[in-house]
Amino acid sequence: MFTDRVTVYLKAGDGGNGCASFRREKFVPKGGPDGGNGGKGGDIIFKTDPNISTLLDFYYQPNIKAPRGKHGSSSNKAGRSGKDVTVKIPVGTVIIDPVTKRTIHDFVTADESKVMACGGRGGRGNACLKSRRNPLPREGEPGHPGEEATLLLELKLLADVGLVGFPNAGKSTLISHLSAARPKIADYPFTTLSPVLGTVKYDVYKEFVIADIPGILEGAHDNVGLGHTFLRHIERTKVLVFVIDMGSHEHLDPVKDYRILEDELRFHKPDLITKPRIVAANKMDLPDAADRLQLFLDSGVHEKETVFPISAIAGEGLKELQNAMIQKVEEIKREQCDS
Ligand SMILES: Nc1nc2c(ncn2[C@@H]2O[C@H](COP(=O)(O)OP(=O)(O)OP(=O)(O)O)[C@@H](O)[C@H]2O)c(=O)[nH]1
Ligand SMILES: [Mg+2]
Repeated sequence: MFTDRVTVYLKAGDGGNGCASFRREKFVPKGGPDGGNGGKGGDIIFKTDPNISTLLDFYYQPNIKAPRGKHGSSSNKAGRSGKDVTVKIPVGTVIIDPVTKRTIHDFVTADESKVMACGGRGGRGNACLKSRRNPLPREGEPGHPGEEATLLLELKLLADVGLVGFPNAGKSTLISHLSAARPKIADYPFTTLSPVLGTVKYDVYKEFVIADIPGILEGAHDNVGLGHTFLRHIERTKVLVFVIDMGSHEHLDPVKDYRILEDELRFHKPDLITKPRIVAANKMDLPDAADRLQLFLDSGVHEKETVFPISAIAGEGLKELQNAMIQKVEEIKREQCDS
């Protein structure tokens, strides 16, 4: 199961109490206060792990607790600190305040870590509380409570290129030809139920990441089909590839499909519509596809975007499409480096 949105409850460890005790030893009369400090409570730390790709673990275990610090004891013995708890999260996890919806932190790099809830400080023992005004404190300080937090975790995959299209358009067929990803491919809608990432290698040592997300239908923003929540996984991509079916059945209207895709992206997040885009006219091996492509080109719906006629199943036209992806990805990377 792929889970990309969970609410978690964190409770960092409370600090241990400071101890109140007095030194009692033979030949040491009036030994004075010797209560040790309480230990600090454990922190809860989130750390990204590139080997994790879902928030599923949190779905089963949404409560995360760190152990408390031990209490201080006599003879000036400080309590041991509670152990920090490090929680592994996938790269691309966004931490959001569920009430204000404000982003608290965005984990975008591997092995990035941050304390999300601080353990409470230990209370001071009466040895530490001794002062000129109060030379014999009879009580130790209580430990401070550890921080509590309710957080919304949202995973937004990190890919360079995102494939968008109607169900059955051939997105999974395309990613399986371009990369080593092997999503299920079948002749029915919604074969892909969760996003799939693939790495496209080129020029010996270079690569970019491509994401195949579930198909989008008209009204996805109103939860038609699988809804539009999966679109969040293409929010960070540099380039979008619209995969348009040109040939699989006679009632097909690629111009309408293209407009619907644009509308659904806009409903999800207006920024998506301004992302650099490439159009892949798929299933060109089928009869009538050439005529439909002509109608599509004549309509001008694609405006200035380049259209690549391909057959994902036969692997035709993929080299040109891949080159266009590389060119756009590199162009944007360069721009990001310059700015
Ligand atoms: N003739 C032809 N069939 C294709 C081509 N590309 C994909 N198909 C077929 O179209 C069907 C759907 O392909 P998928 O790759 O599963 O489509 P998808 O866009 O991933 O679909 P969802 O996961 O449901 O959104 C499968 O039966 C494929 O074999 C193509 O270029 N030509
Ligand atoms: Mg698919």
